[in-house]
Amino acid sequence: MAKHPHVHERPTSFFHEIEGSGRFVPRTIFVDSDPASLNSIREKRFGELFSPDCFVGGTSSTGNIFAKGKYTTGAELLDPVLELVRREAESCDRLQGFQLVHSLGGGTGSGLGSLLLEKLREEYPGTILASHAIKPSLDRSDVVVEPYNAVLAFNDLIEHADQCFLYSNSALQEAHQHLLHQSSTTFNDLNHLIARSMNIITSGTRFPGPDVFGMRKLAMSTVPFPRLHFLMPSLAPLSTAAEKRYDVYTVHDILERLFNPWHSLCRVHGSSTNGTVYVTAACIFRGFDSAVEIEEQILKYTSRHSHEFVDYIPNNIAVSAVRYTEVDSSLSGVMLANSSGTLISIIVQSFE
Ligand SMILES: Nc1nc2c(ncn2[C@@H]2O[C@H](COP(=O)(O)OP(=O)(O)O)[C@@H](O)[C@H]2O)c(=O)[nH]1
Ligand SMILES: [Mg+2]
Repeated sequence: MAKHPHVHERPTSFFHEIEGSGRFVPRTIFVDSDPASLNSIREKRFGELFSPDCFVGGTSSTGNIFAKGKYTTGAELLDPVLELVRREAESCDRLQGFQLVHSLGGGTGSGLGSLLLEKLREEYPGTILASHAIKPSLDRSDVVVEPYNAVLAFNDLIEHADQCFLYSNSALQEAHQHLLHQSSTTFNDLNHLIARSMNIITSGTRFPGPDVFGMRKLAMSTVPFPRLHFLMPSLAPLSTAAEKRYDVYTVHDILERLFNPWHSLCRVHGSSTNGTVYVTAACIFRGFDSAVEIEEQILKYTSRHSHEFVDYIPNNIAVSAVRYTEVDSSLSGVMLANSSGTLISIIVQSFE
């Protein structure tokens, strides 16, 4: 295991270097119809990381209305956003794709997010469009129209995205309270879990190695049919600072946890008890040199639980092993599950 995990990172996959200065700037664009949230990013200490011209803000909110995000208030921001996208895309040597991080319950993330996906698909047909989306959880929201916004956005996600990683605030909150033993939860805590998951998912793009997945290979191994590209991430280990000092995890431990519903960041009713099965899945491990041991463990797991996996795709769990660890951790992993129940359960659950 590498002592200095980040020495081998390819920083230029997500950052561009300001020539000659040794300073790296994220290739990020922040967009919101409501300027307040952008200001809150600029004001934070990490706001300095971003170039001042990567913020595109409107003047009024979309008031939790999908149509305002897609066709009126939000749509006004499309041209300036695409202008910035073109600038960033032109500065890339080998553009693999785009990641959109948005919520589906409000008006802007769902409406403008959908419009952006549609336009990016038109303008960059050969690239991978990945969405990291937060689906509504009614127990964390007062806005009754959130499920409707989400259903409208799902239509565009099905049509235009190549892969969509789904998060639910209630699953994130339960993981945070139950496994990390926290009594109160803020959006920051939930976002931290999402960030860890994104960090592991994208590690194949950032680190070299024989068994790592880039965006395209991940899509190839998890998407059996073009429209079935909704993946539920689970994350392990989720341990408190105290536990971290005592626990040493093996591949087996991480794998057991990844299949444990408490570790899912988007829990749906999908389980073998109601007839849903894993169509495909991908496990991405950090802190491991080779996929061989992980594959052996997965084979053992899948043969013990064969009723949870479709039988028409044998060995349907792809494995990616990234040698370099996450900060403060020795071994960790994400599983991305493409279950036969994902889409239906999510839409139904959004209304429950
Ligand atoms: N995990 C997480 N969820 C958020 C965050 N901000 C908003 N949400 C959720 O996203 C949904 C609507 O988001 P909102 O920002 O109001 O909508 P928009 O700005 O119009 O896209 C609600 O379900 C919120 O609970 C956040 O920072 N983290
Ligand atoms: Mg907002």
